[in-house]
Amino acid sequence: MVVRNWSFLFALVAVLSVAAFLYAPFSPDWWLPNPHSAPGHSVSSMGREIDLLFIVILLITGLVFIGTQVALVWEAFTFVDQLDEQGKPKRAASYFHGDNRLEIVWTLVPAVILVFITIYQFGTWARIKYPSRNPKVPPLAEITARQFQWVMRYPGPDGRLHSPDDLILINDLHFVKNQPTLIHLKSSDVIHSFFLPQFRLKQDAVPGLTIPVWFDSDTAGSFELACAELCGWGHYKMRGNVTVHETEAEFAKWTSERIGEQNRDQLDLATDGEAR
Ligand SMILES: [Cu+2]
Repeated sequence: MVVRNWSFLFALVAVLSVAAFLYAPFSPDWWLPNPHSAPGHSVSSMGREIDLLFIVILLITGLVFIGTQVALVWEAFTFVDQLDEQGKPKRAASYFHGDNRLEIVWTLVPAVILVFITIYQFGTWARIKYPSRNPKVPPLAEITARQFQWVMRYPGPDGRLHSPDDLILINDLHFVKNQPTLIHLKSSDVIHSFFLPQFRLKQDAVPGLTIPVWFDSDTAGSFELACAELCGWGHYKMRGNVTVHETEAEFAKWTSERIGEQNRDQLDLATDGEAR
């Protein structure tokens, strides 16, 4: 095979990569994780801003990728070693030592792009992560990560956390649609990461810290909670269910049912099941 034809293999890989990226937004399973009930968009208000950042960065890296692949294929095709009748190279490689202009260009261009991304994302970062921008609401729950589950402590009827009527559930997060919701995130052993993929929310849970985290949802339904920090052998088990309720009343009904169950279980424990 003519050596130069190998350049077509490089071209094919690049074309297939670009084709995959162009196809991805049209497939619900190839693109960013979105609920099937709401394809094409994240369910949280911050999610849409983050998706925009993803797309801006993908456009920049995509253009650079296409440019470098075109240069690579063109050079592999053009500068292949051509031999004369005696089997000797037709032209000799030229040697030069450094090129300051080139060095400056390929240092400055990425630097300018990185500074642009830093400034461009700053408003979104501040809105999501600055404690001063958190919604001014009492916490929905205190969520403590431990190897290997999410312990979720909701305030009971008295509305206060850490009182005897608290509702404690494992891996079960519930909140109400269209309401900015705040949780307090903790860890009782190692670093875990509270990850709501459909909401584009990720926050480390760090031992010794109580971190306020907020999110919202414009879609009711069931979503996924995952641990995004490799936290030990059972890391994969830290999968939780997220349920977004349509109305406040639905959420209140769910809460009172769970509190009823919890009270019954405690009575069973205390009386060895004879209370039933
Ligand atoms: Cu974990």
